[in-house]
Amino acid sequence: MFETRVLSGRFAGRELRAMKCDPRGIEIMSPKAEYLLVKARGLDPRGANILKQECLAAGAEAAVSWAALSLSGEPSDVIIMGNLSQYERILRKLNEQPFGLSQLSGEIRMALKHFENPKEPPVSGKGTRIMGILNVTPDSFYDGGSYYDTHSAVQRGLSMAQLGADIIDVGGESTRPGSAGIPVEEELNRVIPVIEKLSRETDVCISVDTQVPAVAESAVDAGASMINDINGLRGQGMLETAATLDVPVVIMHMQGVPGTMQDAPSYGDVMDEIYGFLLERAAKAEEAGFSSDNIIIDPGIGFGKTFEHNVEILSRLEEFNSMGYPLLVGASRKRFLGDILGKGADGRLYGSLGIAAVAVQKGVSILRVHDVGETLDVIRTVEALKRGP
Ligand code: 7PJ
Repeated sequence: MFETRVLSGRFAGRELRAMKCDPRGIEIMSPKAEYLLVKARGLDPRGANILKQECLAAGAEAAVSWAALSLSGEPSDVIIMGNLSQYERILRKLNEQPFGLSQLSGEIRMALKHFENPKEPPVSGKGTRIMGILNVTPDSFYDGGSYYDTHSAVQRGLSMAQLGADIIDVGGESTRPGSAGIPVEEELNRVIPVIEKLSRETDVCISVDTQVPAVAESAVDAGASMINDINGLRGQGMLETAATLDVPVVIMHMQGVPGTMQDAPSYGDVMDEIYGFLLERAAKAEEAGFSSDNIIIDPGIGFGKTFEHNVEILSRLEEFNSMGYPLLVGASRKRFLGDILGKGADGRLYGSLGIAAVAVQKGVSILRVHDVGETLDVIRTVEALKRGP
């Protein structure tokens, strides 16, 4: 018996040291223990062919479109497959090549770096942060009406802070599927008094969940220090206003508008489209004057997505880390859990905690949840394993 077993690549360095490999050998071999796929879109087909050759020369692989192989002139997506040692060699070579390959070399280097080391969110705290949901609404899907008056809303906010929330997300407008908007006056009346009182009574970061520039502005005046915009700063004047306010902003992906978004959500490739959208909105925000440190991205679970879309996004969350912005996910008690469990919002706590565990493992920076104390236990536990012995 040789006690043969498959090793977890994460422990390559430690295993090699333990078996008394030569230290220089460990340095050479450790990067070979990590195998990653990188996708890049829309390459010049001549570049795609050179890239494929460089990858093969390094002992790695690159998939390109059939059309690109026959040099039809059409742009091609590429998927590179290799270990970190091969990437190092490939990126050095690409850096000296035409057809956009030297720019691509830099982009791949950054994507790999960010994937391995997700960016810290601009909120004090440690590890995955918790954003507690405070719905000052009569009609939210889970807790609508429970914290509709200012006093109970403030109490709820303080209680979430006490339980360990790093951020309290105050929203006055339900965006549940099928909901219509409310007048700005009404939204202001709901959230501003709550934000004023909360900011006097706690140091926890207060976020305002709004798509409306006037609400964002008054909220920041009243003590909010983050904007959570489910519309990805696409509303009239929102990009400019948010840039002036100079606070961190959550840019979320949504297909359509809440009133009709669940009627027939449809994507060519859901990951490509959401990734492309978030990249484009983040670039627009930076052009408008945002510091890159103040941008948080969110794929928008349940916002213009079928069950299958939500499942695909959640099972591939780590891919969003390659963009280099902290990632926020809100899946707490949402309807896809009802589809899995056959339970109403009241019965979706354990399902939500299961998703939270997976999200922490995948490097999510902020979890937007209803159940703060329970989620904090999950985060602490999963992070202990992530750190390792
Ligand atoms: C989200 C949100 C989310 C962000 C809502 C609900 C529906 N904001 N606001 N991300 N969901 N950033 O709380 O279930 O997923 S409202």
